[in-house]
Amino acid sequence: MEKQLFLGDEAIAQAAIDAGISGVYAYPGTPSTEITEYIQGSAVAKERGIHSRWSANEKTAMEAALGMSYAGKRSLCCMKHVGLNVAADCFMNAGMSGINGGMIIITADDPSMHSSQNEQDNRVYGNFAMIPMLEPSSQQEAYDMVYEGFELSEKLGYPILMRITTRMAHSRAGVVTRPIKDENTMNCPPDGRQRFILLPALARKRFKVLLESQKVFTESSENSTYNKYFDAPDKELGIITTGIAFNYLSENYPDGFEHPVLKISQYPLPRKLVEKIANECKEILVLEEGYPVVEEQLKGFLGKGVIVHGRLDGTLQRDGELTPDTVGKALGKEINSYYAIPEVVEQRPPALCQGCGHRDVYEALNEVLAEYKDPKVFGDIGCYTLGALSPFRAIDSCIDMGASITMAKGASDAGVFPAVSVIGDSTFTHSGMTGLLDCVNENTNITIVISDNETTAMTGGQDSAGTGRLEAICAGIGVDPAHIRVMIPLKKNYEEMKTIIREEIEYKGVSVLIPRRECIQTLTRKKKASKK
Ligand SMILES: Cc1ncc(C[n+]2csc(CCOP(=O)(O)OP(=O)(O)O)c2C)c(N)n1
Repeated sequence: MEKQLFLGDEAIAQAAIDAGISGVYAYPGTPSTEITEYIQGSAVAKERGIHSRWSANEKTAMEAALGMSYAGKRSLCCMKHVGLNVAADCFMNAGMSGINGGMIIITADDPSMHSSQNEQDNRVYGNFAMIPMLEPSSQQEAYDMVYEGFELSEKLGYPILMRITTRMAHSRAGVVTRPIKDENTMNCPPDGRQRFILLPALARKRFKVLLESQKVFTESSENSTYNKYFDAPDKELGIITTGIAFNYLSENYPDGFEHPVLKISQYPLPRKLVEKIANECKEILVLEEGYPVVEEQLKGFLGKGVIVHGRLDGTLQRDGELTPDTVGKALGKEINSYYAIPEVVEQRPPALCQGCGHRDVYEALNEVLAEYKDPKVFGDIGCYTLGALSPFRAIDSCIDMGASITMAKGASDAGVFPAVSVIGDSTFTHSGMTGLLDCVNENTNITIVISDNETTAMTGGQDSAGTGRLEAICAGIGVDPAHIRVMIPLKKNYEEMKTIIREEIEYKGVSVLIPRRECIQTLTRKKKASKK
């Protein structure tokens, strides 16, 4: 047994290697990215030939992970919380088919939206798909859950959703690791067609099996070592915590709990333990990171007689992360906050790097669009989203990955002109290509700018799935090659860039502009590495 200092993400990655995975499938997204990067950098993973190349998006990642599980091997699938929206079709239906080799899906949620466009709580998805869920309260537990979770997944026959949040993913603690296991051998399921062909007649049977399995899942939660009841003398209040909230509670009671505490880290809810605390205590306080998922469930199954406090009744704020301070306040403790940001720290808005090619794209685009009465620029998700801020103020929307093309299409259909989309290269291959096909099929009057920095910069410079092939992809989808225009976004090329932008806005049909210049961050890293 070895103790190492790991980020939560690294603990998960090491546990997956030690548990004998044959592949990780993922698309980058904060705060989940470091899981896959750790496996990519692991000598053991390389030696074993563990799959770790980035997928084009979360849906392709999850389907590939399910395929590996179908073949009997263990697979890990990782994404940020909004990635599960993209993978939701496969996710819900993997709950119907079940798995063969163990499969764990990591969702890294981002309450307080440190680097996300919403703070959805993906435990809702776990309940929606009715599959077992894990939510670690420490890095050690994250390791243990993944190390043992593949066996649990195989025993129960279902994928397991493991939910972590930003603080768990990105903070470090000592973690004791365990011996590495062999990989599973390839072994496709003998009853594969009964389970994996979700034609209605078979799917109806599978749904009944899933419903039947709920009892087994609940029993597993009730007997789980991750769900613990801590007795204490003052039964005026019982406290239920989930995931990392257990840590915040523990920080408020360094000398031991005053009230009974139920720590929940495996779902579905361990009903018997919940009933025990509800019966023993006068009132219940629920501490959970994210939505009031458990709080709402308690109100449903405990009935009206039990008083439940939490995010719904205002005992805790409804949005944003919990902290040891907010938890302390909810417990009526006097708090002298040491978490507040000192006043000497000046708040600085994020900005595009000096020398970034996206800057040149926006400068040229803004100058041309100033010639039109009411242009609209539909933005997308990536570093270039910062074009929304000063000094550019160049985009009018940013909703989800790929939406720039399809929203510009809908606006163009409604009569907006010029209707411009600005999308990054990785986002284009993630979920822009199908929208481009819609535009081609209807010869939409649209100008699409794929601002190509040849990397996935926003999340730290991972490989981008279409690097070197964007023109071919667009031509393959059906864009007239005469209207696929490549340019180099540099100040010295402004006049040429502006001429091309003008010509393509005036062209009545689908045009794709590809300003291409390598991200200066990846370029600098490459230069430094070559000097070593
Ligand atoms: C569904 C989803 N998956 C992942 C992310 C995380 N993410 C934000 S932007 C981005 C990709 C950015 O790459 P690119 O489009 O090439 O733009 P760049 O940052 O390089 O300018 C990713 C992976 C997200 N916001 N939403």
